[in-house]
Amino acid sequence: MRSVTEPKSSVPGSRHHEYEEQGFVIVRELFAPAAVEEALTEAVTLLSRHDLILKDNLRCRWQTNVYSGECQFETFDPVIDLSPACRALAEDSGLHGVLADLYGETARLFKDKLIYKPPGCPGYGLHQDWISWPGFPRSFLTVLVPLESASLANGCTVVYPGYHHRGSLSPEDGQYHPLPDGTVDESLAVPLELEPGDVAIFGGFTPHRSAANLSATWRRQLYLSYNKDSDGGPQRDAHYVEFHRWLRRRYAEHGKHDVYFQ
Ligand SMILES: O=C(O)CCC(=O)C(=O)O
Repeated sequence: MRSVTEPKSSVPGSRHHEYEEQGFVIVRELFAPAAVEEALTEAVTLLSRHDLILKDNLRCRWQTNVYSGECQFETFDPVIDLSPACRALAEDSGLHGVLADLYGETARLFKDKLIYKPPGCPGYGLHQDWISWPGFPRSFLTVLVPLESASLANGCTVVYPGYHHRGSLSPEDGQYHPLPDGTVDESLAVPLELEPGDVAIFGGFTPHRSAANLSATWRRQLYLSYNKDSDGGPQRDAHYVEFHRWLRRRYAEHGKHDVYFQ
């Protein structure tokens, strides 16, 4: 696996070029430690929201622990309406400056989730985030914000540079598709090993995956997704309406009809 270090002196134009070429960039020490610490404190506090962390709540995502086999809470999606500190990171002017440089225009928040990934939590198979729903922005990108150290040991996200140039690598039928083994060259894998304050930014067509968290510590990370203003304008509310419609259909296919969003 390659390791990538962002030179601190990186000039804006070179970051744009790198993002276009590689499909991702890493920006070190973008956020003040106190801002990230506050988000982590709120993330921890949110785990006591037993009124929200319920199986029928569309806001919550669950995973089967690899050690215990227990179905465990993993993600709030969305999260910025629950956590002012997470919202502050999503709206941070320094971050928006970086995004404006990558996009060449204003970025609009599209989606926001907080993945807790406790010890024993499985990872995600290889996939691209872009999905062929009508109007889904091709400029979709995700800013990964670690709230604590992310490493291969605790199942950091791993990206594969260059493949974004090929667009969607799976059928454009509106469904989520994991990418088959062999789609990418494993020797190109770049683990997004980050410290609090760092961010990684990757596009919707950049293949990525993560392994299970086999360490003894959590891997709490924000995944903040944006689109170009010229690619649909502000559409976060519309995205969640569409996302919930899609989730309801998926649950219904499994005989579950009593879901709600809170
Ligand atoms: O948790 C991770 O490392 C990856 C998450 C991810 O790829 C996703 O939520 O789409």
